[in-house]
Amino acid sequence: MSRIVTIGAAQSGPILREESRSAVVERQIQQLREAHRQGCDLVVFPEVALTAFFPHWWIEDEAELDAWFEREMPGPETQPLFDEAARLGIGFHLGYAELTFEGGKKRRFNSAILVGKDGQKIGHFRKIHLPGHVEYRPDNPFQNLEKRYFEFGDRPFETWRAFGGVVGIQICNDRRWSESYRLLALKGAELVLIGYNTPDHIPEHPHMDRLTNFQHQLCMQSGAYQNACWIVAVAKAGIEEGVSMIGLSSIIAPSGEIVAQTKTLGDELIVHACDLDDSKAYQELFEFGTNRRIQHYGPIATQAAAVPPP
Ligand code: ING
Repeated sequence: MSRIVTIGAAQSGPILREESRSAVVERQIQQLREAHRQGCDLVVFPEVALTAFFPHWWIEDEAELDAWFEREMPGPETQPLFDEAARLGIGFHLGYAELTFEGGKKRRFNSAILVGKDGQKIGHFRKIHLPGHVEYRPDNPFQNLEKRYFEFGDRPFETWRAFGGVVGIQICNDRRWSESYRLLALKGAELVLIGYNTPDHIPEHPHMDRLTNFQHQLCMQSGAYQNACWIVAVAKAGIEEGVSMIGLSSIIAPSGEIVAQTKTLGDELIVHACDLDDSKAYQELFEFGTNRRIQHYGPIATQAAAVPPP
């Protein structure tokens, strides 16, 4: 038996700092229509997909910072995306900067949502692993101020029954942490959706630059295989506000094989008919319930918090 879900990875080229959300949504609607022509059930857009990746630069003024965030999802500028997706009968994943008021205080998160074919929200996730720094680093050619502009995600990795299977979300740096896959796999994930904005240069570790593409693929191919899941990872790519970011949006099978990958650094859609039953075969191979011997792993394996440094 097969459970095919046809998925489009809708890679975004650079978004100009002054580009309006409406203009970006129009680009995304064009990708939705192409995905519909290719028979997609689900389209995956990148992390912070509605604007340039503003953590790459210093923002002092609070009102200026808040302007990069969405106070409602959908809001007036994103409603057309929801409407067109529902009209076409396509679900989608969208990464965005979330501004909300909870517990009487303003909260800012690097977030993503999963929306069904009927245009209704199914899932919502807030990025847990925030890279970057709080302070301005004058020697760096660009910043990564995610720790300054976002709070750490305050919800667990979660899965939702959707598109005929079990779906989970990670955001960008989350994909570099093995826990991100294992926690979703232990909650039955057969398909993991990931948006990312990944520079091809790490100012603090320039010697790692030559391995950027390799390590981007390595963490996801091993995550897919070791956790018996499909991965659809989608870039905001190209030179955006002077920061050169990788493409290599990829659709990865539970075998660990990359079955589709973008070739450009612009807006580009890749499509693959993913058989979610392929996940079942690898779940049987690993038999988590039987073969994982957590009782023999020792206390470290059951500790929730990271071990404090010596
Ligand atoms: N970007 C990068 C990412 O995790 C990074 C930051 C790059 C961290 C390379 C470590 C190594 O792909 C975001 N937005 O998380």
